[in-house]
Amino acid sequence: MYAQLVDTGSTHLRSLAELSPQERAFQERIDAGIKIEAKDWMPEAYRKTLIRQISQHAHSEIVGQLPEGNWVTRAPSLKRKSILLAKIQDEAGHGLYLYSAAETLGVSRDQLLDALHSGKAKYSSIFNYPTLNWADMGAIGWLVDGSAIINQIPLCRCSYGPYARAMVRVCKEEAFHSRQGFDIMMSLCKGTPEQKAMAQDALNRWWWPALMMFGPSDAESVNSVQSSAWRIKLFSNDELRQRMVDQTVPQIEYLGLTVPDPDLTFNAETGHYEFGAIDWSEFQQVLKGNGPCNRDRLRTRVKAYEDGAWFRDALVAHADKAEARQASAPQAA
Ligand code: BYC
Repeated sequence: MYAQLVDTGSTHLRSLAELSPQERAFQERIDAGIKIEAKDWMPEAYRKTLIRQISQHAHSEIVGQLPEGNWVTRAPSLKRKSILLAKIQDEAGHGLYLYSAAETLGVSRDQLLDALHSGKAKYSSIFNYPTLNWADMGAIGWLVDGSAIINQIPLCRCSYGPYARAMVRVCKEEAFHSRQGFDIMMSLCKGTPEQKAMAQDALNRWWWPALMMFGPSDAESVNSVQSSAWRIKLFSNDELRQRMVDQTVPQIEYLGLTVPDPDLTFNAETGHYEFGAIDWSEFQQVLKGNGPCNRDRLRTRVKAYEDGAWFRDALVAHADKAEARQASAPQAA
């Protein structure tokens, strides 16, 4: 099993009758759509689940800068370079909002970063794939950020206030990211046959990993039942994955590209596209650390952190000096 499995203290979803009075009052607040705030009482398992999900999400934003960072110096024009830089900078900001949201649950930034750097914490599988050419910048913005929006819009209504509020701004920025990706794909598809072939190649390589981003199938999703009861998850992994396929296939057709799935069919009765089998063994390998870029991503991330030590030390020294200066200054009457 590829789950880290936060011990939620129970092996099945307990009914209201099985909960303690405090837990029942908590669940009733959630059922009534009332947000839980940092200082409110919460079951330990709710806290741990949120720390797990929010920190994985934060790590994904931070590690997610790396595949795109690879192309900043090789963007085809000044305009594309500025847009890409702005997007990557947004991802850093998203990571910071999310680390702050996790910190409201009583975990420190250092603990979270230690977990990432030691390889204990997960981040999204999608960032363990290589970016081989410029078309990958289009495919990431369009498919990866597009999928992120589909997953994150419901999170703006999740039960934990600080996470929900962080998501509102993140989603606004993701909408720009996804449009810039589609714009790159449009330019390539309207370009030379070689450029269109680059777009198709990028779609071929990113399509299946983007579908895997939504997590294992509902039957395999160990955290879903409890997270749904706590309204951390408002839709299941499979529901959101289906939404992505239904939304993206017409865009692929509009671009004049081919969906890299010979089994894809449209079911006129349900109004949904039915897609071929996902290779879950690939997903499991990536989660175990054996994806094409896992080791490289972690090495790069740890090096960046270590290289920045002098700067963090300088900030602390500056803050200490400022505090000492303030303490020794004569008090105003
Ligand atoms: N990759 O029981 P399940 C972005 C793990 S950032 C890796 O369904 P859950 C962007 C899962 O953690 C996008 N691991 O779990 C950034 C669990 O293991 P643990 C990031 C995955 O939590 C920069 C196990 O599999 N978005 O878009 O109920 C540039 C069983 O899964 C993945 C978020 O983080 C995966 N894809 O549901 C551009 C959104 N999927 O923890 C773009 C917030 C599953 O028990 N997170 N696992 O050891 C969520 O919505 C949920 O956590 C998930 C998984 C839907 C991802």
